[in-house]
Amino acid sequence: MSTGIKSGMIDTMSDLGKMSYGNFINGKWVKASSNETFTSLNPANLNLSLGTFASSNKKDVDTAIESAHNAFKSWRKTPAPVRAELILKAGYLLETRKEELAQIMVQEMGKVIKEARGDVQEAIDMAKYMAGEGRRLTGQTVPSELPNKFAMCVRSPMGVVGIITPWNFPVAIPSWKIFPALVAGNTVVIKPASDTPLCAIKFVEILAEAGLPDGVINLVTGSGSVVGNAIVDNPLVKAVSITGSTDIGSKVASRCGELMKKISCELGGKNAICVMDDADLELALEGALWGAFGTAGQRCTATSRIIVHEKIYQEFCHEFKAITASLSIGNGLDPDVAIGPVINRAQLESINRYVEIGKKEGAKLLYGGNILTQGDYQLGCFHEPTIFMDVNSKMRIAQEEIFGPVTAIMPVANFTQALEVANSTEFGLSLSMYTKNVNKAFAAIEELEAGIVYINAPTIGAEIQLPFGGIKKTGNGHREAGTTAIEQFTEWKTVYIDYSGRLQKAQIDSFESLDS
Ligand code: UN1
Repeated sequence: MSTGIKSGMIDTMSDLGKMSYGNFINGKWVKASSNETFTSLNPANLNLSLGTFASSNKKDVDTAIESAHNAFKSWRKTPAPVRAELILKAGYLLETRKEELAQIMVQEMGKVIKEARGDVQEAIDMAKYMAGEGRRLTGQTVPSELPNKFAMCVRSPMGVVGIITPWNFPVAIPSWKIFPALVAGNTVVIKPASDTPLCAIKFVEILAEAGLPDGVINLVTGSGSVVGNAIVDNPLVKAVSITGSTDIGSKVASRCGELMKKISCELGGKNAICVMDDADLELALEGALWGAFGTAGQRCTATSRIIVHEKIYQEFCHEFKAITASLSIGNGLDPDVAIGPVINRAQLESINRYVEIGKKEGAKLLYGGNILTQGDYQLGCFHEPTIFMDVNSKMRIAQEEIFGPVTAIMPVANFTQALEVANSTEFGLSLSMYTKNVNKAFAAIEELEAGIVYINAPTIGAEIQLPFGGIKKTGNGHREAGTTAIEQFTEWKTVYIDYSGRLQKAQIDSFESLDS
């Protein structure tokens, strides 16, 4: 098979930025048919480019989908354990190239090097886990109500799957979608975020190197409005999986609804940690710091609200400010840096607008609040970690996803009020309770309205072997990761095998004697 031709294997990091990258269609790296390109910039220094990328149009997308459609014919017939072997191989290749991918990720997305390694590790974990699924892909067998009749349910792949991924986990999130889709027998067309095309290209390069047949995985770069829409609209695409904002996700879901396509959405969050007066305060402070400012707050699971019992409120705010002040901000390649840049200028400005909104709403700015403009910072997109206190549920900064290093501390009088405040947003991804009281812990598990609940741990850090996703406006009922990931990418086929040699009538024959 022809692989990796012009994606450009990077031999040295000094090659970064000098290369031009194409789309991956039918096992080959090809230019956009329009020949147009766009660049991906390093958010720590916008003068540095990661390279130029194909600015694709509908024609490119349709060609990629056609190739995926053709490849589906034999891929679906390839036994799942054999498909899984290729995914496992991709996992091992990812392991070998973990450091290379992590270094690229820091430069393209901005997260700090330890977290970038974690992002690649999440993809390695997913490859190994989904490779195991190849020998399971469980169906159901249940008894028939009729004699000499067998009843079962098996999974069928859906066909071509369209995958639209964000920039914040530029290797992990593609892996969450691509590996289960492939192991289940689907073929894939992925459109990665335009802020992180290189990470996705490196990932796809590894899949090709693992030996996936031509057309099984295809990648098309370009804008959401052109490439994303063309994927969603193409009738050969049977299912779409998207991670992104609630605004975009709901538009894609509406369109898929019209077209009767399966759509799984993983969208916004407004996650909270609740800290009760009986909590281990040091543990809660450490958790809140990691949850709020890890990945510069650019996780859909980020702790953007900290709900604190009034008895410990002043102490918590005081201590939280002190530990936040100790975080170093800078280029994520420096191992001592805790907070890297945010993804781009537009996001930087949007974050800072929320700081202004918070001030106007009457929240007290406890720490930070500024875009960093001095020295080397001015070359990139750096925002101070920012803490508001005395925030209430009515404020926009307590309701809207900011997606940056900004968190809101909210005082509450008791446990019941903490739960009420935690549940008071339209999102429902990840909520956390810090308490030493086992009764309160279990009550919180029951009452918190979220797809993921943590006890004595922050809102970030989900593991791939459990379902990931949220309720309310965070999603549309699907879950990524875990065995549930397979649900997004398979159809059920119910099978009845009658070996009685005669016509048997369900609902009638077995009940005639009982009726009389
Ligand atoms: C995301 O922010 O979109 O649970 C995903 C976590 C990570 C995944 C975050 N494992 O924080």
